[in-house]
Amino acid sequence: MRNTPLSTAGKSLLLAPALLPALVAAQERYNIVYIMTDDHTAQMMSCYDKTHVSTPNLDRIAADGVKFVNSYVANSLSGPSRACMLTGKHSHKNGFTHNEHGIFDGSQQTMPKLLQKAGYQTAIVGKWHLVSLPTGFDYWNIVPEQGDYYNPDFITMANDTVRESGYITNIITDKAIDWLDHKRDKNRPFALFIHHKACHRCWLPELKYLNEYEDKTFTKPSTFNDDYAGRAAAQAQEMRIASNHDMDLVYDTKMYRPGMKTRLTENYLRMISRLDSADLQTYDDFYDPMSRDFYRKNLTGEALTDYKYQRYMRDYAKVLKSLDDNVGRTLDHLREAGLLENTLVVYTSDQGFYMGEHGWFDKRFIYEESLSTPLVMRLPEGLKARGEISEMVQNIDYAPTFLDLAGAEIPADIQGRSVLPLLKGKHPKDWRKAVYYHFYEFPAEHAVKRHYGIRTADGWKLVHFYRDIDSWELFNLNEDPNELHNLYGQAGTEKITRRLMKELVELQKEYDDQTALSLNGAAAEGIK
Ligand code: SGN
Ligand code: CA
Repeated sequence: MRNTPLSTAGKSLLLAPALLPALVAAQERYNIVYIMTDDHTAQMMSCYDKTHVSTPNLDRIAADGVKFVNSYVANSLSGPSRACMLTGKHSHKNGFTHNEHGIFDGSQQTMPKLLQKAGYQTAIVGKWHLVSLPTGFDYWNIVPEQGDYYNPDFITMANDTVRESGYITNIITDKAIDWLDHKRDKNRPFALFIHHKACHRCWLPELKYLNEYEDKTFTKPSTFNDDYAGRAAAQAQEMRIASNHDMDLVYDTKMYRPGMKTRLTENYLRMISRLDSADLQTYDDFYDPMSRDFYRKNLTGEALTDYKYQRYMRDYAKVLKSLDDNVGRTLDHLREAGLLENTLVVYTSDQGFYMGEHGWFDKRFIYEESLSTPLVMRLPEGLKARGEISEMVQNIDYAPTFLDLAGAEIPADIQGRSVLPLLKGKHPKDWRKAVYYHFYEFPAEHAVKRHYGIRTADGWKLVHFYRDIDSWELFNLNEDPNELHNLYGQAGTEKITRRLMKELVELQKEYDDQTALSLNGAAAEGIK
């Protein structure tokens, strides 16, 4: 059933017949290349949404495979999302609930460790963001914390920090290709995790792309001027493009002028000062005249916000362009190396992002833009599904999927579900009808209150914001896809609220989220 590049195996066999069983066994198992970016959202990926940019190489993955149109994370933040992916478990079970103050317990069961046991080689390059050093990988080379765009540091397996020269997205790809070509045992199947920094804040472009998108005026989303009426937590956040506290004029918008000191100026100068002097000159030659012009205009109010929005969108799109190039380069290399037809290539992000929806950047909320994450897969020979897959999937599903694909057993304590049947073109009747979400990082930057909730396949969402707030929200996505009207407590919603509360409690029980169960309080009274 599993088609294999037998011609490759056949050629080797002529040379070394004794290797026949081992080679065939190795070739029969699919490889996995998992590409995960940071803060890349479906609104900025043309196979999902053509409004803003074109991403031809990312789209190639979907064109040769599948595009999940209901793909979600369990906790919309980097470290937690990565921990969910590695363990196949929700945050309260893998222990990494938030970036700040967390440390991933690398001694626990993880999917890479289980793949190793099943005979796979495992490697990871790029962003890790789990504080403790990687476990379960035969090879790793990671960036410290968030990593730097320019001349970034990498931590080696000997725990040395080495500064590399170049642009991070190119370097991570070079490292991945180098591992494929020179650092692995070519007789064994592998799982390679390529974790990009792109497109994380503060969107520093590759210098060759500084001029891209400068002529383009991006269209603001219809919800840009949301007043957050009826949504207390949305009111309280600090992720507004319009706010110079939230979106820093220097750090985010790059409008620096000598002597200027905003909240994040120092961070910005530290980041760009990593460029060598010639490159820094190129960088300054691009942004300085723009900055001078900006301060001359003395923009205020809506004009200032519009200006910041364009800068944000343009710089994000530039960073994305290098990413798209490099994903293309990765795909081309897999093809040239004869690996493509026997490899599952996954492309996703650690979560979605706001591109001005509700007036925001950043993520964290259970609202659609950041609960969702792009997910496309190029399927190897033998996996027949094509086009859109509409079943609800979540990042806790990746671990069981990869184990399933590797022919390894999926431990009972893994909470996600293998999507392999979906990749084979099947549509199991008992597929999940709702996803469960829990966000913990508060108090913290961007001030998004702690909350948990469910989002159902039939378009309903029930959310509870808690801790220093006790506020429920209910949305009918079929009638209100932008989540502007909180229906919770309104007359006529009693029945649907009861149904959703029951489903929420069921999921909390299924996933054993005791903390959340204890926080439902009076709202869930009478629900068993
Ligand atoms: C940093 C950013 C935040 C961002 C978090 C989490 N601030 O703290 O804007 O929300 O990372 O992002 S910055 O001043 O350091 O850029 S995550 O993707 O890693 O979870
Ligand atoms: Ca992220």
